[in-house]
Amino acid sequence: MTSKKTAASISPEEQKEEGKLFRKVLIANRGEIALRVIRACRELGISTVAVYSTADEHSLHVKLADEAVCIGPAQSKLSYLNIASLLSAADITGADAIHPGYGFLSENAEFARLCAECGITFIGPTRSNIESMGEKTRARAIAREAGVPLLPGTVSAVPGKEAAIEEAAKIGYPVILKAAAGGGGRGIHVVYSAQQLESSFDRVSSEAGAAFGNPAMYVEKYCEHPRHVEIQVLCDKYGNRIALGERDCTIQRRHQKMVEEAPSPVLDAQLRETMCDAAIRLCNAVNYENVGTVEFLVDNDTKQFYFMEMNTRIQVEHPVTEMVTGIDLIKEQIKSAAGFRLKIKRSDVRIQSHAIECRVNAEDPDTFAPSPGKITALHTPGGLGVRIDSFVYDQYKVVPFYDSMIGKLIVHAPTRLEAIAKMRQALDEYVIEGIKTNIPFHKKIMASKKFRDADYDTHFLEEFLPKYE
Ligand code: MV4
Repeated sequence: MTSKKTAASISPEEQKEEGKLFRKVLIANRGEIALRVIRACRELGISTVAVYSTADEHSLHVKLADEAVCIGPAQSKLSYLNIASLLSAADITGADAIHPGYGFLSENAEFARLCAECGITFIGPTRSNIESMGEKTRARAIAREAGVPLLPGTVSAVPGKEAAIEEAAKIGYPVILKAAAGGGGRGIHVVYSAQQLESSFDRVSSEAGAAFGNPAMYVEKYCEHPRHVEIQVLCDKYGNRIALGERDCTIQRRHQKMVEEAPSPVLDAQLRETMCDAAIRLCNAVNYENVGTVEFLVDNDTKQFYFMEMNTRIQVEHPVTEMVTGIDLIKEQIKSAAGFRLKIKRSDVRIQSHAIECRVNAEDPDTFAPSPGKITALHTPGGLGVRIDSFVYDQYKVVPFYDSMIGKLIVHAPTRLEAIAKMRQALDEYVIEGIKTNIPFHKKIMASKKFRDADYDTHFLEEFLPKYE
């Protein structure tokens, strides 16, 4: 299916100056991100090893990689999360680095440690970076020390319910309880009064204990009308760190992002620069390496911004940043892990266009229930500024064991309104038969006045859904 050698895109000077790129990279992931990493490796002249569960035997990443190793049965715990299997696969194929993608083991410090112990480079930040940001209270304390704005709240876990009530009284209601070991949308709970806190604290804390193995909770002032705006950072091993602007990921459903865009329609140049500076200060404080994302809330009412958490991995929505900056984040990530010096300067980053991504899921657009099964017809949109990062093909059977995302549709145009028009055209052209997808839902979002006017907060879908149904 593929020719096994392509010319490396690293110049001979760069090769000489910086030492060696990897010879062979094992991709410890599946789906579209596995393909995305394989493509970047091939452009860099690096051989690739795919790993797959028995359920993914017919997956495109298996066909596209130079080699493929079966690492276990369908269940993630026994395959894509099976560290012994992955390291054995790296060993027998002679891979000198592992790319973890996103999800699975991408933010697992123990996995990063074991890779190092086996003499394999983990393509990501250092173990200490992962640990510092993985514990949300520690991340908050580091951010405060670095002068990164935080919402009022505690920088360590509260010892118990009484302490939580005491802190909440100081902060003022509403407050949000968050699991210290949590992240994303799990282990959080909003309370509007001491009575509510009194009656829910123990339950929320024990839910956190069950979900993350740690019941510790902290308390923050609750921001009622926030937008989710995150800063992409790119760092090398020599202290060079740049921010590549923001992504606005305010359109979410149950803490699952659905639409992402860059730049954010609510930032002006000055706020953007202030937020980028804050993200870099946080990275400097922990000697951050490789790629990462600093998540902020932007209060829609006051336009103040506040640190939420840092993700120490490449993210699903990285393509919108790639489209507006022209920078291949996966290639940069691999070069950084191999010890190459960051060549991109702050003045090289000029963002003068707009990109939007819609996550295409195999799910019922009305109930959001997963819809696995065989794709019986597939037509993908194309044209100038239309990108699809996917792994499915005609007659492919979407398996029920993993995330329901089957692809990302990304458009790129000079302005936001042109990007929306292009996205609507691309969605209209997209044909996926045999399974249900959320494409009809994306069409409704793109057609809505509130989206076009950028007049919404993180509650957009809660308010929008009832009208849609
Ligand atoms: C918040 C918040 C309001 N105030 N923290 C949700 C995911 C997790 N990263 C933190 N989250 C939130 N934290 C304070 N102090 C509102 C959210 C939130 C949210 C944030 C981004 C996108 C969608 C969201 C949906 C509900 C709540």
